[in-house]
Amino acid sequence: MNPLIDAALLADENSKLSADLDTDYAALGEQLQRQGHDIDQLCNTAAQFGIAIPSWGVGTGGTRFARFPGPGEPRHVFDKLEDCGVIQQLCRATPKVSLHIPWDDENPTEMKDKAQSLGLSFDAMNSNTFQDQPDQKHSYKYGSLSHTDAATRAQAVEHNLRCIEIGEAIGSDALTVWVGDGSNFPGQTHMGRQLDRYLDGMRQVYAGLPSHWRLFTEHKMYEPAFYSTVVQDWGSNYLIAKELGPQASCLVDLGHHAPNVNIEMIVSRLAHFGKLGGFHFNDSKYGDDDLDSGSIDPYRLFLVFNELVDIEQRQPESFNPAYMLDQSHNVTDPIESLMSSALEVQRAYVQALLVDREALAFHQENNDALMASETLKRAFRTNVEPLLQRARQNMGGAINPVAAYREAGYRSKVAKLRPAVSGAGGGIV
Ligand SMILES: [Mn+2]
Repeated sequence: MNPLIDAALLADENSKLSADLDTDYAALGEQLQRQGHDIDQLCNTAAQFGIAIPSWGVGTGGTRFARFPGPGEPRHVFDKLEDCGVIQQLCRATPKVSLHIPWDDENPTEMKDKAQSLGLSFDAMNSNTFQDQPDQKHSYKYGSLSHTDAATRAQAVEHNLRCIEIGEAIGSDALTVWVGDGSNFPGQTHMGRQLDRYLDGMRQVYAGLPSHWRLFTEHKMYEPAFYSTVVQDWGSNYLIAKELGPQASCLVDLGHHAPNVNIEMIVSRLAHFGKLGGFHFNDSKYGDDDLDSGSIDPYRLFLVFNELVDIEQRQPESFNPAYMLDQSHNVTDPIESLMSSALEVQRAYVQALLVDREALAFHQENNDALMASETLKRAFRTNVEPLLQRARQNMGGAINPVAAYREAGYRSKVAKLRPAVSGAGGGIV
C-alpha cells in the first residue's frame, strides 16, 4: 500500500486555499518589492531549504515520569520512514531523515529502498552510548567513551564505527556523537582524566571516518550527569572539535544551554573559527529540548538565522551546516508538531533573508543601537506565510499541511495497521 496522502485529496485541499493565497502572495510581493526584494526569487530560495527529521521524533516522547503514546505509533524504522514521507510530502522542507542506532538497526538496503520509494534520503547518523542494550557486554552506567574501564570504552568506540558503516551503506555522510558521560557527585571523576579518555576514544572514531564524512560533537549542559558533563558547553565542544581535526565540528542543540544564554553569539563564534557543524532545533521554557521549534521564542530562532544568513552571505564556499529537528512531542501528534516546527525554522530563515544588511552595517558603524535593532525587527515582523505557502504549493506540497493531514485521516488509518504500544518506557533524549 502507498502510505502517502492521496494526490486528489491534496489537490482538493489546495484548491480551497489557492485564490486567497494568490491575493496574499501578490500583496506580500508588492510590499517586498518596495524593500528591494523579488518575492519569486525568495520563494525559490525558500524551496531549497531543508531540515532533517530525526527518526525517533515521529514517536511520542515522554519524561522520566511517564510516556503517553498516541494511536498508530510507528513500530520500527519502516513505519517511521512512512511518517517522515508524509511529513515531506505535505511540507516539502524535510527531505532527509536522521537515523539512530541501535533503535533503527535494520537491513541497510531495505532502509535505503524504503526511503527512496518515499522521496527521502538520509542525514547524519546518531550513535547511542547513553543506555544499555539487551545484548550488551559492558554497561554504560558510569560512562561510555570516557569510562574508567578500557573494555567499556572500546565497546563504545566499536559502536560508533558501526554507525559509520551503516551510514555508508545508506548514503549518509556524517556522524553525530552525544554522550551522557559525566558525574553526579563532586569528586566522583577526575575531570581532566575523564576528558583525556573521551578524547582518546573520539580520536579512534575520527580515524574511522571516510574522507568525505563529517563528525559532529554535541554539547549538553546537564542530564543525565547532573554535576559535571564531559561535553558540557560550546567551549569544551570547540576545544574537542579542534583537537580531533578538520572533519570534526560542533553541533548546537538550542535546548542544551542555560536559560537566557546568547545562542546566536555562540553560532557566530563557532562559525568565526570554522567549527560550526550543525544544529538540533527545538524550543524550551526552562531547559533542554522539550518543546516545538518556535513555540516559545520565535525571535531567538530568527536571531540564530540572522547570524546564519550573515555567515552564508560572507562565506558561501565553506557554509554547510546540518539542520535537524530534535524535540520531544508529549501532548501532540508528532507528525503535526514536526511539520509545524520545520515550517517555523524555514520561516525564520526566510525572515532573516529580508534583513537589510547594508542598513544594519551602517547603524552598527554609527552606534545607532535603536535603528540597528529596528532593522532586525522590521524583517522579523514581516509576515512571510504566503511566500512559504507558495513555495510548498510549487513543489507539490500542501498550502496548509496540518489541515491536509487531518483531512486525510492518516493517523486513524495507520492506527488500524499498527497495534498500540505500551505506555511504559523512558522518554526521548
Ligand atoms: Mn540534540
